[in-house]
Amino acid sequence: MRRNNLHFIALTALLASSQVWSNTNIASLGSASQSSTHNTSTADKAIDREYVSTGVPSTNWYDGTVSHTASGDSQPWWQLSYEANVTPEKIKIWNRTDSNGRFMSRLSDFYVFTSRTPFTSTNPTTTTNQSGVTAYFHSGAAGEFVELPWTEDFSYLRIQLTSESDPLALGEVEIFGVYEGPNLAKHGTAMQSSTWSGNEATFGAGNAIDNKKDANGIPSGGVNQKTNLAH
Ligand SMILES: [Ca+2]
Repeated sequence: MRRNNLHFIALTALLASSQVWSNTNIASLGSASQSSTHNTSTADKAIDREYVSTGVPSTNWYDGTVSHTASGDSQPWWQLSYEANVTPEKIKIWNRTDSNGRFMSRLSDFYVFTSRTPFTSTNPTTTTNQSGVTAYFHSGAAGEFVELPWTEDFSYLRIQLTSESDPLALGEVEIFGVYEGPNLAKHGTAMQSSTWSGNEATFGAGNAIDNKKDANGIPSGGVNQKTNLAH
């Protein structure tokens, strides 16, 4: 086998993105935030993966496993942000169910938004009309949970009530799908046996892991990289 081929194999392994394949819940790989917080019921409680039995999360606020916005927060929202793209299959949203379900009706008439770019507004109508946003409106009460087939890629997900008085409490949010995690290759140090023309800027080994992409997400360094490897 020629040396160039050996280099190609080594770099192929190095450049492989870190992917988490599922059908598992990848929600906790994101960062959770919310419009306001009641007591210690922070946004991350909705992705804390506290389960009472297989597939059934704790939805009891008194167990400290439920996120909860503060009272007086108009049209409160909860958001999940990822560093990279999520290719989802379904989203499952679990309500707060303690106190004989007396608070369950608060999770009613709400939006689920996803986007590959950050949301530019906290107004639900404006967000619905934001370019690239996928919006779903759930009319009426969620019950114990809502399960939504969802196939639009995203890096940002938001759940938002239309109520101007009720807080938003979430027992758990589950995202089933594939997380195309950030490419870790750029954190390594690249070397090669020699550099074409001695031109480090154009053909240096580091160009193969510079993570530069064009507007379509295609590695722009790939041309230099192939040119480099071909020599
Ligand atoms: Ca939880």
